Amino acid sequence: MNHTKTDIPSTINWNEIRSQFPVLNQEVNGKRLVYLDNGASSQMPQIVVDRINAYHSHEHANVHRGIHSLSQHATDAFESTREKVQKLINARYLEEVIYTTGTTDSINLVASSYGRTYFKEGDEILVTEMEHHANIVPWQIIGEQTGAKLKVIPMDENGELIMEKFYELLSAKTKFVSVIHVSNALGTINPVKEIIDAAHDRNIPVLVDGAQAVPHSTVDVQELDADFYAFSAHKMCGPTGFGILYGKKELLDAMPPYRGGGDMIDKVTFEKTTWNDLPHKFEAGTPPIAAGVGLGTAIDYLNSIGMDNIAGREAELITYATGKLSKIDGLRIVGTAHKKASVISFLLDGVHPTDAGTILDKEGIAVRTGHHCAQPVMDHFNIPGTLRASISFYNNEDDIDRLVEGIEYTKEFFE
Ligand code: 7TS
Repeated sequence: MNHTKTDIPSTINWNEIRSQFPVLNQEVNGKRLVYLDNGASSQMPQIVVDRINAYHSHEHANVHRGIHSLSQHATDAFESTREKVQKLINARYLEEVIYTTGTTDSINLVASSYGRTYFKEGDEILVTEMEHHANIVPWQIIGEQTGAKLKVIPMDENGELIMEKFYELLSAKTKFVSVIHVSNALGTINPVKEIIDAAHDRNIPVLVDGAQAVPHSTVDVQELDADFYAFSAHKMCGPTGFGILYGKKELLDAMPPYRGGGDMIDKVTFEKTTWNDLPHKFEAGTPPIAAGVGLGTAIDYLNSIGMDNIAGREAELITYATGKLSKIDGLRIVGTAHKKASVISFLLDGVHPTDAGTILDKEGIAVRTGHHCAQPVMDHFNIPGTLRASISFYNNEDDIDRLVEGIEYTKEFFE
């Protein structure tokens, strides 16, 4: 994530890569679309769209249950994604890769299964002040059921975690740590390795919310030594409705199922039911098969460019955008951490973010406005929300220039 231009091979043709995304090739409100809402959801290249269509057109059957050829083929296609995910994040065992419907589902799985089993009155769960709601609310729900309480690692005015406070908060009461890898609201890259090492010194497991990290960098769960790692397909050039929970085998083995139903059982009687092995123990019911197949192709696609090249290109674009936006009078960037990825949040003097977002939309520029599902971040800065430009490797300098023009126009409009 901290690459420089010289790291990227000059043979990569970013214009050609951009042209592989059909959604980008259209006008919105009469203007060429500038898509800068990749943090909410990225776009799919044609190859992923085609793969999903081909699955629906020729290959669809339910998985893990049919003896017939079509079902076996669908199962193979669906399961091949698990191997691709295993390689992508360097999981030790294939069965450590659990299919979910997204980051939210992955975190709810751990909160429900692990939390309900191990948390008790007086226990503490550490999260950061910059969590997405998906990494706050599931812990609060389990906290209400178990008596465990949330403790919050604060951040400073740049949007960086105050690590001394983290060390102060770690105590005999801490039973779990759950932290965001890259902030979707501020772009801060958090020192998750340091957090994991410190927690492990006290035998505390750590979940990392990697929804905004996996699409933008190389993530190695063994190197991090993360106990759990969650992310979503739709933020990494894949489809919606699919995601991943990585978990260490010994922890997952000891955890009870989260949801019951088909596929997750070994033997069912009315007296007693036994569970299937990992990973299926956590995968009840018919999964989003086409989406899983699509994620496999998305991973192949990202690998064909190279995650390090993607990180390098995005760092270039973020540097370019930060330089340009910083020069605009009356624009304040919210989140000025030393290490940032993919996201620039900002405010315009005297203009509500929603109003500014509406004008930008009229100019064909898609940014997100509001609290970005991180209300505590907005409370910290005492603001209602921000405008957020979140970039991807298929954006270019022209997109940023259009954003800058759009912002200048917005300022004039409200003057
Ligand atoms: N965690 C982080 C860090 C996220 O950015 C998001 C989604 C989630 C969890 C939830 O992911 P889901 O796929 O389960 O919905 N973030 C955003 C965003 O920034 N704008 O819209 C969704």
